[in-house]
Amino acid sequence: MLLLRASAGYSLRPALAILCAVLFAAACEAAAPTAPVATNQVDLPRSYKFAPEDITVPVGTTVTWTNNDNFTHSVRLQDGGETQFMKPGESVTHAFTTPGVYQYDCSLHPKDMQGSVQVDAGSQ
Ligand SMILES: [Cu+2]
Repeated sequence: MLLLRASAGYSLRPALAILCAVLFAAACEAAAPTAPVATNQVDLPRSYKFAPEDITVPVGTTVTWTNNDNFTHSVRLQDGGETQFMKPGESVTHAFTTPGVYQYDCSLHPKDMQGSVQVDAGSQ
């Protein structure tokens, strides 16, 4: 009886430790939003994504998207109503002349491919 209780206590401890570690890691991941990357180049690698998804540029910057995937994609700015298509190997550009946060997606794969451009005001 004593032996059984002791062994049960020992086997529970590692399991609890693992559970805590998993929960802690999950909480950390959820709590840390990815900051936008300072670049004017967005890559479309394989498959079906913008990389990096969220970028930040100074106002007046022209951003270039380059399709390195094997499929045709597009950049559709949600507020501008403009959609530019890229076949594999092609690039499109857009000049951001007004500060703000611009959400965009691929009009062909809007559920999988989304991104944003944060255009910061400031001296040029
Ligand atoms: Cu696409």
